[in-house]
Amino acid sequence: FLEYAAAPESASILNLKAQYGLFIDGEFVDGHGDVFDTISPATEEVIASIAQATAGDVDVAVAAARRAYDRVWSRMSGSDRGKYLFRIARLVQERSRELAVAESLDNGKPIRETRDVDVPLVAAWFFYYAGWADKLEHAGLGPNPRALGVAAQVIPWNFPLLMLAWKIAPALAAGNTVVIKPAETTSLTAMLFAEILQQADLPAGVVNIVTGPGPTGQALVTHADVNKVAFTGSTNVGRMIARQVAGTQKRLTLELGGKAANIVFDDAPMDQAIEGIVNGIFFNQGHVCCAGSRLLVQENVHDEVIDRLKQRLSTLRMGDPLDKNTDIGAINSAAQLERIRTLSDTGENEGAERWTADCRIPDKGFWFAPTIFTKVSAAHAIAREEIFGPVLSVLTFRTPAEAITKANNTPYGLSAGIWTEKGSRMLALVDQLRAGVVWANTFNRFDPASPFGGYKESGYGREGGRHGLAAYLEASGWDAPASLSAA
Ligand code: TXE
Repeated sequence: FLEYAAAPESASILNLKAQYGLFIDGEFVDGHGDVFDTISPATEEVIASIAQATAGDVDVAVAAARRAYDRVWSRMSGSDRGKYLFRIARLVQERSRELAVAESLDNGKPIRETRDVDVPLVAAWFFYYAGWADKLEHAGLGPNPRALGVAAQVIPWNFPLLMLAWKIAPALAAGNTVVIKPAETTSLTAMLFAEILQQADLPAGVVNIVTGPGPTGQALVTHADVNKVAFTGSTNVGRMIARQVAGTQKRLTLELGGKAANIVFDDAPMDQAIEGIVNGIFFNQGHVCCAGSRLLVQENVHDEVIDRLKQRLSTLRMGDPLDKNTDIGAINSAAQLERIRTLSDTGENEGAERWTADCRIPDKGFWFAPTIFTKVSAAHAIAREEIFGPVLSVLTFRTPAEAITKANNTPYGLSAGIWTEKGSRMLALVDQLRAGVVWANTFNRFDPASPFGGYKESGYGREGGRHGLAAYLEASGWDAPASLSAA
């Protein structure tokens, strides 16, 4: 899936409407709220206006999802559900250039990433879960594993289409219907995806998309007729949703923030490690929940690693997200830029040493040049709080035990990375890291068959693999048969 036929061109290949409505019961509808503009974060130009769903609109969407569940989707065979998912996957591939361009325009991320990572993974997620739809009964759950019903899903702006796929594909494969809310700054590609659902002839109401800000999401997750809530976003909003869902019959999965340690030993494969550190924190401008934002480097190689990192960062090109030579795109919003600036200034005020790559900052748009903080201590805010931007905080360690203590010294626990040529050390340390995903001599690798999710304040529940399906099924015996212990 990870191949691309040709380089996408400019925004001129898009055939966008001036205004997008909500997608409810298989149709684009106006909704009853205001409209808001979605802008390109690289130029601040308006791309299109988007409808803001009211609580009443959310109600209509949930009712459509319930009807589709009762009358169509819950009665359909797994193999028929799978056919729709395969069809969606193929349509994503057919429209991949357009989706990649639209995503880069709306989100600000480089076209090389949307073209080679985001969109191919969207297709991969649908292909993967399409394959599960007719095999649920072989998973030790009895002849007819039951879906939960209507799933309410709220997603963030850092991987707009990919998060849509992570949420929708397993829900549908397991037999649920969906109402999903994209983030308010990145709703455009969800609207193009709705066109794909129409092209795929997905029965009306199986997927409904309500656009709008936080209160739209709140109306959705608190709606009395949803059976499952899945949220990816900030830890604060995740906590609030957990409180709102507590005491109801709703199932909940949360994928929240992170502050991952990327641990580099002196015997690491150094060329790979440098690339892995750069990819770990500067991929997608650092807007990645599992970003390797804390570099833990063994003291005796600290200076070498930092020198090499600075050299490498000096070769990165920041600018137009639609230019295929761009490495670092725009920050998604003015608000996010402000958060990154504030935390970085705090880092400097608290005494860490700041280095910034020498990049030309475009006149318009939201930009933040790749930044490294050295002389960081565990007490500094930049070592503790998620910055969610292209900012690396560097700490040192002497022994493996110290590396583990420092790596685990965070309220989060989403991911971690270890770089060492020593296999025995790798195996011993992987088990000691309190993180849902641990990468060994690599970083930021994703596969639909791998479960992804956090420990501690990074949330609970897993997405991806059969675990991702289990989160959308009534049956709890999923893990019972030993023969199914591999993903
Ligand atoms: O997140 P929000 P924001 C972290 C990251 C970032 C910070 C703030 O550190 O700097 O959060 O980002 C919807 N009920 N992450 O403010 O507000 C909202 O409309 C229901 C990490 O953008 O959590 C959007 O669709 N929904 C993270 C989604 O929640 C509500 C990705 C996420 O927005 C709501 C994003 C409410 N009361 C941010 N309020 C990750 N895990 O990848 C807002 N929303």
